[in-house]
Amino acid sequence: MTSNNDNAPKRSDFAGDFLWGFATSSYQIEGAINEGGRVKSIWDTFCEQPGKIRDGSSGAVACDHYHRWEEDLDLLRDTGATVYRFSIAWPRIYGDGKTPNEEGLAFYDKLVDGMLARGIQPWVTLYHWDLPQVLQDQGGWAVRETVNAFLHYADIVSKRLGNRVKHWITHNEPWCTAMHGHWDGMHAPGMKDFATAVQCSHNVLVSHGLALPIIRRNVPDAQVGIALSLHPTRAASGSAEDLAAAHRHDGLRNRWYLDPLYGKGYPQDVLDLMGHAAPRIEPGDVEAIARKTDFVGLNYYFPEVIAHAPGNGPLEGRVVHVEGVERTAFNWEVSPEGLTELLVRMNKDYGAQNIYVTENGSSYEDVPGPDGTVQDPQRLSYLVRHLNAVRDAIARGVPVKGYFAWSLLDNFEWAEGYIRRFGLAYVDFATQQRSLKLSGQWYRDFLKGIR
Ligand code: IFM
Repeated sequence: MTSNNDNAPKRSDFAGDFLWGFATSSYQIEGAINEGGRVKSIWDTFCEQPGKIRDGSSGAVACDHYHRWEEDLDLLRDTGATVYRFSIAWPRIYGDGKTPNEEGLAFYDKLVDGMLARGIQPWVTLYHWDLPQVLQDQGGWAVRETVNAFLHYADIVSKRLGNRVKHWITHNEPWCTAMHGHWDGMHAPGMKDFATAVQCSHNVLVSHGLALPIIRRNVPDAQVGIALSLHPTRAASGSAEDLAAAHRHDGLRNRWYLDPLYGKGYPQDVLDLMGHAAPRIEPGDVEAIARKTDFVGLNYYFPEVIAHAPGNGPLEGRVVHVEGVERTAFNWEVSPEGLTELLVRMNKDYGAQNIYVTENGSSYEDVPGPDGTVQDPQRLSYLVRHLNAVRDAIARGVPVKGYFAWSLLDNFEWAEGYIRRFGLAYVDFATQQRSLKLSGQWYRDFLKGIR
């Protein structure tokens, strides 16, 4: 362990009922894209297009979790995790938006039963970006029909699993669904149109709000929430222009989601700068989005530094790459204090209660050593410092209730393919062997109270 970890937390520093586990998502780990009646997803289509994925790969096999789920659940259990956040592949359940697929539902039955048999509490994410292609062909998240299709899907899945699954996350990172998918085109479906992206963000939020009563009707003791990717936003300088640019950026990245979810409506300054790109809002939408959730998830990775950049897109800003700060191999700034800052902000500015860190993790270039173990002191240090950051937020009165490490396994990292490894367990993709990295061994010992 590096000296950075001298102040490593102990599990006993956290409340006894604090939840500890891992998060994954379907397209990133399952593979088996043509099995079990699964239909094509927008990510299958996107990966077929040359140049979209850095290493030319796809999630066709990924971690082969569809076949290796028992081994993966054993690994989870052996870490001492008591909660597991995974996502359902919509294309396995409800490909055409109309007819439920029994084989797909049966797969998640098995998976959930497998978790419960191992003493692991299942946390379902309904949408982690793998939209059925057939729905994209009809307009995707830009059209209201997809909201309705999502509600059918949420209904079917919550009816089926609700006797065993009590924790439901409607959407993972709506900003990414909307903006990476439809503005910068880095993610499926790869569109590049700001107004479409904004409409998608609204439709995703509406689908979240409308799904709440459906899930609660099917699962009366459900806890339902949403997982947001938020970023502390810092101005590149103290100039009035940079400060204003940082505020605009914060508006679209953070306030655009937090404000309406917490009953403040969309931030007016962001609506103003959107102009014609502002979303079409139907009567009742704002109220639906503001429906109270039982918890909120924060996916935290890095802060962003913003400079004024006149003429550069609707936000007239640009992300500045600050030299000399610690970064992961993905070039993301390492800033544990940013995690504390966001947790405090969510609680103090929005009154958020029952906050879970639903993702947090780092990517480094891992190479197994002679004994096969990946020594990843940087990831370990990242983990330790972010757990301390959670502890700091709790000490400041923030009701943080759990932490899900991203991720259990190295997996398909979207546009980066398999170049970025986020797992606390290393995956040898040639043999599909899994082994806990040093960081994973530390987390296991931490969870077992050994450290
Ligand atoms: O891998 C992703 C995940 O799917 C969503 N949150 C961020 C992770 C790392 O980029």
